[in-house]
Amino acid sequence: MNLPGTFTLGPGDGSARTGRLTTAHGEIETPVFMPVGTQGTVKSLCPDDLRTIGARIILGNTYHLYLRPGDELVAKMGGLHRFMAWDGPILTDSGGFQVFSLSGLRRITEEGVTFSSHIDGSKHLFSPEKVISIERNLGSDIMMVLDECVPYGADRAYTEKSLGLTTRWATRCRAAHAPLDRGQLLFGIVQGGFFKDLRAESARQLIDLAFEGYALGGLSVGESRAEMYDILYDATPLLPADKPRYLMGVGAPRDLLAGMAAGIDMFDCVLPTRNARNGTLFTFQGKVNIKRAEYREDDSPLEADCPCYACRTFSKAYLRHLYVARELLSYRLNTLHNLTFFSRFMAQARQAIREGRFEAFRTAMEAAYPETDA
Ligand code: PRF
Ligand code: ZN
Repeated sequence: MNLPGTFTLGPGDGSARTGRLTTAHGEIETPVFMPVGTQGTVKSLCPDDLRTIGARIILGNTYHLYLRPGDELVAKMGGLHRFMAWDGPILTDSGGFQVFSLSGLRRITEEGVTFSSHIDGSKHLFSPEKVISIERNLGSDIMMVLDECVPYGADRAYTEKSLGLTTRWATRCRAAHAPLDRGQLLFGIVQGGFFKDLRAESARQLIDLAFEGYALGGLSVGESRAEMYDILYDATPLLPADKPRYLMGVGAPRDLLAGMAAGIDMFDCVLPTRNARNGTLFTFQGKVNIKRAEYREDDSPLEADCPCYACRTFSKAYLRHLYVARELLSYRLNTLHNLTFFSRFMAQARQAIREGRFEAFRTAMEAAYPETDA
C-alpha cells in the first residue's frame, strides 16, 4: 500500500477530478462526502452500518471530544478508532469553527483562543500546540490546523488581521507536527473571508508550509449561494493541484456539485444526518418531507432502487408514522437512508467525472435540487 498522504489523481472532467487518497486506515476515493460523527458516533448508527452504506471516512470534532470524554481518556482507551470501533479513516476538525459557533464567551489572542465550555461553562485554551496534541491523542488520520473562521460580514481590516493570525497558528501547528509524523496528515485551512486577494494571500502563505492537503474554510457562514460560488471558483484553482482540496461544512447536493465542478475533493456537512432527524429525506427525485399527510397511506418505499435497509424493508407510511410518533427508530432509519443517498450521489458523480459527463450529471441533479430547495 502507498504511504499515508499519497494522493493519486485519476481521470478528470474540466476542473472536476477523481482521485485516491491514502491514509493510515485505508484509501479513500475522491470526491468524497464525509459523514459527521461529532462526539465519536455518527448519530444513531453503528460502525457496521457506516460500512454497509458505503461511508469510507468520517469526521470527528476536537472541540467536543476534548471536552467530553477528554482526549486523554480516548488515548488511554487506545485512540478514537478503537474507542468507537471504527477502523476506517477519521478526519478531525480543529475546533477553529466549533469554538466560535458553540462555546460561550471567547477571547482570541496570539497564543490561541480562550473559551468557555458549552457543557459546564468551564474555561479552556486552544492553542495551535494544544489542538495538535489533542488530535494526536485522538489518533486522527487527517488533522486540521487551528484557524479562525471569520464571521460573515467581517470588514476588510478585521479579515486581514485574522488572516495573519490564522497563518501564524498554521505555522505553529506545522512545527508541532512534522510532515507525515506517525502517518497522521495535517491540512491547512484557507481563510480570507469574501475578499479574493486575501484568499489568494492566505493560500500562498499556507502553501509555503507544505501541508498534506488544503481546505477552504469560512464559507457557508450565512452568505448567499452566489457569494460562496464566487469565492469557491476563484480560490480553488489557487490550491495545489496535486494535493487533496477540502471544502469545509458543505453541503447541500447543489453545493457539492458546484464544489466538484470547481475541483474540490472532500466535503463534510451535518445536513444528511441532521435533516434525517428532522424528517427531511434526500432522494434522486429531490427532497421528501416524510411528515406530510400525503404519505399517510403510502405503501411504497421511499426510493424504490435505494439499497438501504429502510427502503428495502419499510413503506413511506411506516416511516411517516415513526416520525410523527417521535420513535427512536425514525432517527436511525432516516439517517441510514440519507447517508446512503449521499454515498450513492458521490459514487455517481465520480463515475460521471471519469466518463467525461459530469456537466450532464450536474444539470440532471440540479433539476431535482433547484436553487430554491437545494
Ligand atoms: N474552519 C474549521 N472548520 C470548519 C469551518 C472553518 O472555517 C467551516 C466553515 N463553514 C466549517 N467547519 N476549522
Ligand atoms: Zn433508502
